[in-house]
Amino acid sequence: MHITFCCTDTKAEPWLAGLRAALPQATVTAWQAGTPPAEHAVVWAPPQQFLDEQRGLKALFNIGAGVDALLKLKLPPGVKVVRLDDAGMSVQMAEYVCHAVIRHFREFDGYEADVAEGKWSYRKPRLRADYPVGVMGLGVLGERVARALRQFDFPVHGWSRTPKAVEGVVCHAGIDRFDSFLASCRVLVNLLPLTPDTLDILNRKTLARLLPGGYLVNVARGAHLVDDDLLALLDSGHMAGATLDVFRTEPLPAGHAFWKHPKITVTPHTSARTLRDESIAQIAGKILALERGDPIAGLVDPVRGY
Ligand code: NDP
Ligand code: OXD
Repeated sequence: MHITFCCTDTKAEPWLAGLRAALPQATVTAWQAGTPPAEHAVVWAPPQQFLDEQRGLKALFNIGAGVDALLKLKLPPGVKVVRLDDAGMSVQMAEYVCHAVIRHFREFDGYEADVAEGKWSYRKPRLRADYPVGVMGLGVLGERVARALRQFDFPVHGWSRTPKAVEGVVCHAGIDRFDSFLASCRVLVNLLPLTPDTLDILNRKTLARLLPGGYLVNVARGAHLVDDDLLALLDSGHMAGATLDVFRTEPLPAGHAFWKHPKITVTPHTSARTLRDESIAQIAGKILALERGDPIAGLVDPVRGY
């Protein structure tokens, strides 16, 4: 069995060593032009040339949860696209989102500013009931985040394409429920995949439906958000702030208004990192399952886009 590795911006050696240790019966190569045909590939943002050369691949294992970049390419016929299925990401995402929501709700940024000026000051406690949180996307990551927020007693709403049931979470489904979902929330967390249906979904019209003093946490993809619309709603005061981990162009270009905006917290696409050992174990297990003809989790539907 031949497995080839083609991941942009990723150090290949530790992945190759890990895959070889997990699958000693396989030949594992770092892809370069002319590499002989492989049955399986481990990829992140591969060049089109790789897919054009490797037309016989059975499966592409994406070393991330989001497959939007991969699905833009022309894929080999019949290839299975497999996303990372948690692999240690959901707990990181829950930490990140709870931190962002609690930092805003408890006004820790305000306290930090006060302390920097040597001020010992109190703010009136906010009521949790006034801070309903909406989670867009109730998949592997969104559901974990919604459950984690419930642990802090926030009222939590969730929105997905098909109906879901998550204990303690008011679940809304489908485009017909989108407006009422938004109108129920003051804080909005985006954990949708980027698809033609979700591109630009965070815009002036949709964000304006949030309760006044809205707060956005975008941890999915930068192209979900229309940057200027967020800036306009922050200026108007309808939105109180945002924590943004993902951007239309990454790295976020120097001079972009988000960098220094007093109401925006920027992090460098780090809310849920790919953990190498967990990912290799998961991918190796799935390669063996596919070779046996067993079903696997995390298969992407290219038509649906996630
Ligand atoms: P999943 O595919 O498991 O879940 C996607 C969820 O979004 C599902 O609940 C799905 O609904 C819902 N959804 C999809 N399309 C629509 C739509 N048109 N309307 C309403 N709901 C929709 O994805 P994950 O939870 O694993 O990951 C989500 C995204 O997070 C990834 O695609 C990626 O972009 C991003 N991500 C970001 C990271 C970071 O570090 N910033 C790290 C990892 C991921 P249904 O359940 O009905 O199918
Ligand atoms: C992912 C990501 O999709 O890191 O896994 O953004």
